[in-house]
Formats: sequence, structure tokens, C-alpha cells
Amino acid sequence: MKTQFNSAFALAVFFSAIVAHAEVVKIGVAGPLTGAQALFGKDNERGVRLAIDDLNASNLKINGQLVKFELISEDDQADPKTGMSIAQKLVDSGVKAVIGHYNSGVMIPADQIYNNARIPVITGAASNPAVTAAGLPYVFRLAANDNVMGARMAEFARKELKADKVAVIDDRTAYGAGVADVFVETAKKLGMSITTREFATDKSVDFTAILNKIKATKPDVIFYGGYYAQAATVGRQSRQLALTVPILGGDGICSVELPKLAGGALDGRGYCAQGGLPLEQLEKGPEFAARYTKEFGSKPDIYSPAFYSATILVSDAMKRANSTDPEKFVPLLKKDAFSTLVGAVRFDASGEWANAPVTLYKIADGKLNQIRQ
Ligand code: ABU
Repeated sequence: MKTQFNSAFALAVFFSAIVAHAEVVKIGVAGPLTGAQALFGKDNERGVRLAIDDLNASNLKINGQLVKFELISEDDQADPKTGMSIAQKLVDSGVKAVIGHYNSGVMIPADQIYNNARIPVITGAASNPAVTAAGLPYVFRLAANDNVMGARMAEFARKELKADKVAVIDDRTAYGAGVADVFVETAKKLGMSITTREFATDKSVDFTAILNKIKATKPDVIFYGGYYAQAATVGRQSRQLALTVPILGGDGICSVELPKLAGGALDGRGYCAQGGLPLEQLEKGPEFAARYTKEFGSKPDIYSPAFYSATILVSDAMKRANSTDPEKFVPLLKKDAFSTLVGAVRFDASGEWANAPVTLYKIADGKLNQIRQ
């Protein structure tokens, strides 16, 4: 017993000595860990956490020095002001990179803080075009852009659903309003008319008045610009009002939770777009899904693979630069190609994932079913 204790103690001392000689590299992750969008924020954080576990298990050496990665996770509450103070807090804590934020409305103002501090930030989710429009050198998006996803949904409405008239609701967030604007613009170009445009918030719980107004305009489809919790409510309340036209949205509604939360009300008539390929079609996707489920007791949602990939990608750039200094490794993020869980990644000059894949889903049988790439 005493010998066993002594060996365990010696091992612990040995590993502490290794860690004591390692360079500790702080990686920030930021997103909504509380509130209505916490499900996504936690999914994002779990992706980064798995990547950090992998990196630490690999005993990575950079410039001959053992490197240990430390995760610093912050809750931005999906709120732009909180997000800006979180961004400053992460910068002040000495992070070498930040993976996040989730919300476009948080990412857009936080971008400036990271960029001014010369700390790279990679979102795996925020899809408003404004995130990368300024081409800030330290800002990257490992996700699809709403200019693509909003347009794809309008094309789908016209070509596949044969829609002539569309009603649009948005939640007035940077994400929801942005993707709805792109949808409307493309819909008009394709010859569809907008019967009405209605406004809610990302906390709305009662859409009855809006849906009654929409019903009177007799649209062929409804586009919802916003997040999945409200989209589920729109689904349920529209069914109660016998308004059963298709309901479409972008990646903000395209959660694995949406079909369940809508209580079946979107089955056969809910459609959404997601950036990236379905996890089961990625070479290491099933392995990632199994590991995530074992570790956290639930299936991965939309963005954890991208958040995992962004973290690994940062460490790859550090390895190639042989430095953990952002001044040395960030130029490689712009220049190099990377092989990641979500596929081949190259960022363009503005920090956008060049040729990001987009997948369309239909809700049926209580789940998301891929219909197009
Ligand atoms: N891309 C949809 C969810 C995140 C966001 O852009 O706000």
C-alpha cells in the first residue's frame, strides 16, 4: 500500500515538473453560456475543450519547448456590451487566440478589440457579412456567410418550393436582420414578392399577432431570420393558427434541437441552411461525434466541429511558425492551407473561409435531414 502511494506520488511530482517546464498558452473561448442561446454557447465551448485535451495529450513542442494549452472560457450572454468587456478581459488575461464569439451582434464590435490588441479571433458561427467585411487582419470566420446562406434559402424557396409570395420575420439582431435582408434582396431578384416584413426580438415568446397578420397576406412561405428557440415557437403557434406553409431560416435556426422544441409542428415544412458538411460525411466526423457524446452525454450540435477545428488550426499555425507569438503565426493563418475536422480550410484576404460549404436540411421525422449541398 505504502509502495503504491509512493509511486503515485512520484508520478504526480514527475508530471508537475513537466508542466512546470512547459510554456502555458492561454486560448480564450467566448459565447453565450447562459440564457436562451446557452445550448449553442456550451456546444462551441465543448468543441474547444476537446481540441485542448487533444493538444495537451500530444505533448506538443514549439521551438523545442513543451507547450500546455489552458482554456479560458467566458460567458458573453449573447449581449454586445458584455461581449466587448469579455473581449477586453480575454486580451488582458494574455490569451494568444480567441475562438468565438457565437453571435454576429457580439462578434462585430468585439472584432475591433481583438484586432487592436493584435490577438487573432476565429468565430465558428457568427455569419453576418460585416464580421469580415472590413478585412481586419486578426479576424477570421470558419463558418459560412449569410450572403451565401440567405441567398441559398431564397433560391430554394423559388426553385424547389415554387414560392411566389414570401412573408418575412426577423428578430432585429445583427444576425436575424442581416440574413433576412439577404433573403429579401435575393427573393426580389428572383421575382418573388414580399407580402409583409414583421419584427420580433431574440426573446419573443408570443408570435400570435404577427402570424395572424402574416396569414391574412396569404404567403407561400415564411422566412424567419433569428435563432432556433423563437423559430420553434413560430412553428408551434403557426400550426395552432392553421398557418401551415413552409417555414425557412438560416443556420441560427438549424439546431438539432429545433424539431423537438417545435413539438413536431415543423415536420415536413421546416427548412434551414447550415455552413459546413454534415458531421457523418466528414472523415473523422463519426469519431468526433462518438467522443463528444461519451464526454458530455449529448450529441454535438451545429458548431462544435468548427470550434474544435479552429483551435487545432491555431495550434497548427503555431507549429508551422515555430512560435506561439501571434505576430509570427497569424500571417500563416492568412497564407496557408489547413486540413481540419470540417475539411480543407484556406482563409481569403478578408479572413473568410474560402468556398465554405453550405448544406440544406428539411425537418422530417423529428430531425434534420440533409436535402442539398
Ligand atoms: N450564424 C447564426 C448564429 C450565430 C450568429 O451569426 O449570430
